[in-house]
Amino acid sequence: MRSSILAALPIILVACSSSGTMAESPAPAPSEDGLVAQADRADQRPFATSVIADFEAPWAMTFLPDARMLVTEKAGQMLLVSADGTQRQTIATIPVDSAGQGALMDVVLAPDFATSKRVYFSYAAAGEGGKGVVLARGVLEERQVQCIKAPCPPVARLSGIETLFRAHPLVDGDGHYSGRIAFSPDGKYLFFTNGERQKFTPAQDPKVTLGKVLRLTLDGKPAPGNPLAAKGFDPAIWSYGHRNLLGIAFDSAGNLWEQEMGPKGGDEINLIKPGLNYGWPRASNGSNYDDTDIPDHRAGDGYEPPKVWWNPSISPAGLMIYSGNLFPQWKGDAFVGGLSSKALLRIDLDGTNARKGDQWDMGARIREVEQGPDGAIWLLEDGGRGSQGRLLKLTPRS
Ligand SMILES: [Ca+2]
Ligand SMILES: [Ca+2]
Ligand SMILES: [Ca+2]
Repeated sequence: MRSSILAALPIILVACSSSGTMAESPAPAPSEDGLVAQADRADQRPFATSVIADFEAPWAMTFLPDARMLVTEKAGQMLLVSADGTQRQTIATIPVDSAGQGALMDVVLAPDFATSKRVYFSYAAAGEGGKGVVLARGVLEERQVQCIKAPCPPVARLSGIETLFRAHPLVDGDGHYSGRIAFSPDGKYLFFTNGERQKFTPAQDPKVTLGKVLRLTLDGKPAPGNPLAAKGFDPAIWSYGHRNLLGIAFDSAGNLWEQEMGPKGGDEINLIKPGLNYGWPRASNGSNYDDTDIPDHRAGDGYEPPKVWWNPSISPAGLMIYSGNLFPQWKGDAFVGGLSSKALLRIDLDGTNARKGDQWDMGARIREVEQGPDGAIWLLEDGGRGSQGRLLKLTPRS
């Protein structure tokens, strides 16, 4: 993979495109019923929304220390985007399998990015016998070049791309890859979510990584001392019984939170503890999509219940725990994007307890939630195959 990506990179020429989409949210037109309803909802939100840029089916984003951004697009482009959203360049084109829910997925900076310039990412790939989610990393390289037209940004590319870990086994189908990445607060371990690929039972199979939270070293090896290895589980497994885990994040006290798309009426926020079984597919507060029942979580069943669940479903995507100063009232709370619910959701976190906070209608499927360096909340709309998803910046109403 490495050689093909490097061969495709421009060495001297740099193409910088301006998105040309920086604009405030459009003012409502009072004569149009739909727009009035939209404006009413926007008026009720405790934040102002600015449209910064748009992307083709974006999936995830992260901020560099200098407020620029890395954004992934479903089809395999990783983009370096200026802090104001007006300039972008492709730093890597990853050979992903983008059928169904397959995509270039998460992108997260290494804990030592300041010195290593390492970037970790995940994507869906096809292999012998099926498909699976892959963890990889590369190094963000930037070189200043002479440009005909000034100003000219550095040429950037993701170099030295190496595959670190592959979910196993590979299976057929295009769903429930998961692929979210979080680093432990001490920077020593990488937590990686592997979805159950819409196959249900792998989530309870100790020998496979599907339907699991994994704890890996920074080189993608099973972390030493994982809680279930001595019991014959795959040595990478940290917790199990999960379905489609589309968000994972540590809070400031070091608690690990995860959100997952459950079955009908069973989306969950979980507090992840080592070695525990979170129940899927044997227990869920939701039911199957054909309305057949799945036993609810109940005391003493051996399965760790969710801290929060949603019925009807919200289809959670992205998880961010807020630590900024722009919205001091929300410090320590979790934010989740809603796909089918077209919403931004706030979950009140209080130590290891969680309860539902706000649910704001955003009028579009929200794929990713991120905190900016200045404490603003940033969202990526889902877009979809071939359609644009906007990058939104939320700031307090003045
Ligand atoms: Ca992110
Ligand atoms: Ca569960
Ligand atoms: Ca149930």
